[in-house]
Amino acid sequence: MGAAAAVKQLDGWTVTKVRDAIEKTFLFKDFNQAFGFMARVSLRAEQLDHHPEWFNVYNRVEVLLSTHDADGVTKLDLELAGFMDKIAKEMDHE
Ligand code: H2B
Repeated sequence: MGAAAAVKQLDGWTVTKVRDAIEKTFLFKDFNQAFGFMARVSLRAEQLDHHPEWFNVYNRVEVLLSTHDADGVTKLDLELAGFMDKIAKEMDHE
């Protein structure tokens, strides 16, 4: 699966310019909400053995997903992205 096909199935994710990957920026109410999101996602990432590249400042979490082994986007990225969307909805986010 390519990044273009993946983002069609997701909400608010875009194709990364420099690599075959997908990305999204999540905004939360504060650091507590942002870090709670990251804590919950990290447990799922361990279960899937599939880990996000992400960057956090206060209430903002910028996420990039790709499958290094495949040098692109696979159903594992789609799965983790869908999980992140679900968790973000449950948190206090904008
Ligand atoms: N995460 C992501 N996003 N892509 C990978 O290809 C990947 C990973 N590979 N987490 C896993 C770990 C691999 O490095 C280990 C050795 O299973």
